[in-house]
Amino acid sequence: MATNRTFTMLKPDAIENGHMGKIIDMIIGAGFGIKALKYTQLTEAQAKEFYAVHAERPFYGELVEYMTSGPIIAAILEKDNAVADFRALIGATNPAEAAEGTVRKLYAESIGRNAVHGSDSDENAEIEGNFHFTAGEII
Ligand code: FUP
Repeated sequence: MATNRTFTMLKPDAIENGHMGKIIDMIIGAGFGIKALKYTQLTEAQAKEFYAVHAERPFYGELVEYMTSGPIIAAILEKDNAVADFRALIGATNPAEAAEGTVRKLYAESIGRNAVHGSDSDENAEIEGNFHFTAGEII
C-alpha cells in the first residue's frame, strides 16, 4: 500500500550551482509538504552507508567522493503518492533521458552529478528518512 512520504537530497552540484531555491520551489509547487529539512554535509561513512546498495558498482567510489564534496539538503516530503510523484517530478537518473520540465532535465549536470535524490519505494523512503532524521526532527 502506498504511504504518503518520500525522502530527498538536493545534491552537492545543485547547491554549488545555486539551484536550491528553485528546486525547493518546484517541490512546493508540485504540492509536497515538508515534514523535515536540514542543510548538512555527509561524512564518508554516511555516504558509504546510504549508497551501500551500489557498493559493487564501478561508480561507487566516485559517487561517495561526490556526495561528500559539499553541502546537501536532506528532506522528508509528504503528498499523496509521494514516491512515484516525486520521481516523476525529478525525472530519469540520467538527465539526458529526463523528460522536459523535470528537475534533472533543468538542473542536473550528468548521470553522476544529477542534482537530486528521490526514494525508489515506500520502504526505502522510510529507511532513508530515518537515516537522516530522528523522530523528534520530523514535524
Ligand atoms: P536514482 O534512483 O534515480 O537516484 O538512481 P540509482 O539509484 O540508479 O543511482 C543512484 C546514484 O548513483 C545516482 F543518482 C547517481 C549514481 N549513478 C552513477 O553515478 N552512475 C550510474 O551509471 C548510475 C548511477
